[in-house]
Amino acid sequence: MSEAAVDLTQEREPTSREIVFGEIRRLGLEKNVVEIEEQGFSIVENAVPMDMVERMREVILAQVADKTGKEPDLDNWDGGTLREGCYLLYEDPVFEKLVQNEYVTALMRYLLGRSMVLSTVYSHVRAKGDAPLPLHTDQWTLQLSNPVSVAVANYALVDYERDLGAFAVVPGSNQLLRRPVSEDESNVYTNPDCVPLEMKAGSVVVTAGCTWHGAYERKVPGLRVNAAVVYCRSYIRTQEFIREGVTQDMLDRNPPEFADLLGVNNFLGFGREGPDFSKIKSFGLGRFD
Ligand SMILES: O=C(O)CCC(=O)C(=O)O
Ligand SMILES: [Fe+2]
Repeated sequence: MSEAAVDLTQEREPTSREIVFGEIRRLGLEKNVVEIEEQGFSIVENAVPMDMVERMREVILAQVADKTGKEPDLDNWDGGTLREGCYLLYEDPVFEKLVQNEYVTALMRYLLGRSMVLSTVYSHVRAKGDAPLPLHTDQWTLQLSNPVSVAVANYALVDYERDLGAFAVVPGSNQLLRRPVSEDESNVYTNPDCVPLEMKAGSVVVTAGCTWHGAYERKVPGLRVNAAVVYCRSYIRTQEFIREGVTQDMLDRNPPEFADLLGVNNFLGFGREGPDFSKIKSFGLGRFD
């Protein structure tokens, strides 16, 4: 045996690569990985059960009502633009379960590494009369990159159809590593390569941070509601104050990986006491795998 070869008969810790691809295989997500590489996105149908979808809608609409000062009605709303839902992780424990969805976290760990952290749990609420959402990329770093440093899971909380305000995407745009530049390129109705993702409530689309996406107009009364869960590499600044909001109760009622996901053990961000490297031992000192 050459010195470089690995002796598989020796007991050893699995590598991050073995863990990440082991999960992908266990969950049957190999096809989704290929789609993400080739097209920049992939759908997992029935990723969350309907009782969870209903609970999330209730919580989101309650926050929207509170912030807008109006009572939105999911099926018949025709009263104009509403506010977003955000910081949802801290609104109800249903979102603690959502951010740990095993299909999504397996795909996200493939894209962002096991040391990834949660960035935001947000809801885009679309009503008739709202402008379409222009095509954009979600990775907020100056330069886009492959591998990505940001990725988003967009859960449909109502059925998506083009004229109901579906998610819009340009397949393969993840390969361009640039953002749309002109009005024609960024408008979902004029970009010839843009397509709607029509999917049922409870489905999720996982989108790499460099993929061009947006949303079509909702042309009929009622609301298009989603839950957009964004994850990023652990050295990127998160959109919401995720780590700052964590309570001991939340950590106690969830598995230990939840603390990692919320950045609690991230060694970046310390004061006079200095960094506590012991907290990141599960990923190896100073490594972002
Ligand atoms: O409203 C939508 O469907 C698109 C939302 C979006 O751009 C995102 O979640 O990153
Ligand atoms: Fe986006």
